Amino acid sequence: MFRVLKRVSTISFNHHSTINASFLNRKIHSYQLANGFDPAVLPSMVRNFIEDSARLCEPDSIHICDGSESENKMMLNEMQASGTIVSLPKYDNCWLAKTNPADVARVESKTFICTEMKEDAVCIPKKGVTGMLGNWISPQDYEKAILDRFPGSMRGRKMYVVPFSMGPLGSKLSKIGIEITDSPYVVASMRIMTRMGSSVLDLIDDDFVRCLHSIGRPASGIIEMPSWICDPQRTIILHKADKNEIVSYGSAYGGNALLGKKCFALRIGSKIAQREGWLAEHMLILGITAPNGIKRYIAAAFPSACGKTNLAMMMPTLKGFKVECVGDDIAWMKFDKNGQLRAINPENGFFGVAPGTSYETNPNAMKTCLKDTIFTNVASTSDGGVYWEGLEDSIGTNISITDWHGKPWKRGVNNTTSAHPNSRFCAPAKNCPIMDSKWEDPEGVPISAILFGGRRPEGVPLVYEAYNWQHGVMIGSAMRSEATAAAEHKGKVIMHDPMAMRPFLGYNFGKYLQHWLNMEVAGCKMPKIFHVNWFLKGNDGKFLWPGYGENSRVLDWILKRIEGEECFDETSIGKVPCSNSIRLDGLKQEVDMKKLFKIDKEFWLKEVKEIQKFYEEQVGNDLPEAVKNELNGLKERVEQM
Ligand code: OXD
Ligand code: MN
Repeated sequence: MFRVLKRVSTISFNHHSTINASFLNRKIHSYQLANGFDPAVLPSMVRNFIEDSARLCEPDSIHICDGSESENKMMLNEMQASGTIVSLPKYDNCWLAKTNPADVARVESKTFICTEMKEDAVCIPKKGVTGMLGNWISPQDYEKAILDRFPGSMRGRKMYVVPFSMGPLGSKLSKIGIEITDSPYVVASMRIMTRMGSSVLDLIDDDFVRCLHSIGRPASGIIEMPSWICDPQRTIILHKADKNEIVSYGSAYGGNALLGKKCFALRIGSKIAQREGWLAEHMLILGITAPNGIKRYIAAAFPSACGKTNLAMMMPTLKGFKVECVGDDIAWMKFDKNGQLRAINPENGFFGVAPGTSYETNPNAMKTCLKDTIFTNVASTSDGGVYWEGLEDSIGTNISITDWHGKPWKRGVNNTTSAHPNSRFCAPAKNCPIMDSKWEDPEGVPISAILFGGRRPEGVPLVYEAYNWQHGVMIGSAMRSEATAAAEHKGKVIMHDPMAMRPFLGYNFGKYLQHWLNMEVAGCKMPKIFHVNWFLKGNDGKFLWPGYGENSRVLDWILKRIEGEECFDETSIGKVPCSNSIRLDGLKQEVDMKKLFKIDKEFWLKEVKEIQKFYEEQVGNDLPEAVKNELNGLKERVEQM
């Protein structure tokens, strides 16, 4: 044991291991390969990674995933046998997983970026202030964290090797990863969320992102919920961006475990993007066609659980408009040789928040998830279906509900929610009836505008436009939003969530902002930048704007601005729609446009102060001069109001 550990501590994750191939072959054959895959066909770096991981985690057998239908059936059977999932006979190939209640969301406080120098990973906060722009871990503590948790963590289990591509197979904009995991739930979910299997192995060379994941086992030895093994006390999510390496232990939930998503496509992705001169962002991508037939693509950054999926799949209420979906969560964007920014959605599925999704709010998401979907932590119905808050009108009175804990639940009787607020559907993108015809185009789609937004109940107007790229970068950096259930934060506090990337930054936020500024070079067509806020509330606590399909009215104004229409007034905070430029024809409810566009001097003086405090306390010396100047400009303009 000691010898194994010692060897592992020196060679594990050493990508330049000099162990020769025949030794690797011998070692890999000493584990049973569950599906008879010949490891000799794998590139040596891949074998090194599998071999090191197996030596560390000591699984009973190794299964190299081919992504086939029969393999997926096997995963589903295994999960049914262990009670991890049950089938939902009301739908076609749909499944429900219920997690350990201690493993229900991303764990931001246990998520770390590892670099030699702390300031490469995070901004150094002002003395006495806790940094909120990521957590740093030293290389020594990183190794220790692994060795404290992983040795023998897969004993008695199968180790799955999941080759996957983020982005369309073979696109120059795509990147490849391999996730090693002991969770069939992760394998089945990765098959939905990424392009996964043998076709990826054919493309793989030595340049791939190493992702090691184990659900772990509690140090106490007591497994509370055998159908959902995890180790919440010791959960940790580690990233070594310079080495393209992710290590995740103790959780099987969403962004903690499906490592292609937040860990790779955003944290490691943003660092690769900085190195290679592109952008990896927490953004949806949609195509919108106006009645005149002109189609534009828009990317939009909102924090988790703020309606990205709803906007990406929107059914416009304005006649003649059509929205089509490219992606709902992540955009990788790069300028092409003609100076046009092009975006791909690196994902292959949706991991959407279930509560609030309904035939009224998002019919396309409903249609997407009634086939081939894994639901997690939603409630179930006596007729073999799913239920969550928002579906009240869609179930009959004779149907009984079982909540996400597996207990009988009655609306109006139980004072809990039936579904966990962060319960999810994991559904293939191709099921969405409005996927854009170019959603898998290897060249990506041309982006004309970037939207930032958050949940701001007061003060921030429905929409405004940045004066220029630099001003837009400042607006993105100053984004704030009410906390949601997507992570462990409690209560409705307004949190800073710059660029919607606070939990997903792969390196120092000041340097990230500088990278955004550096994107503006001569010859590149910079997209216009806007800020939107669907969430303003009146004194009665009700939303002032109906949202959902009615947001097409705001997109219509944005399209007019993209075409260069002078439909704006200049204000201290940016360009806002001039009167009558937001179409209200056919709107069923009265809206108070004055309140929706009120720019209150007192509010904005406070907002500027808050942003200044955030920059000083959290970003410090790393704040680019240009962003500081933009904030000073805003301050002066507001003072002169
Ligand atoms: C997500 C998130 O799951 O942002 O997309 O939390
Ligand atoms: Mn997200």
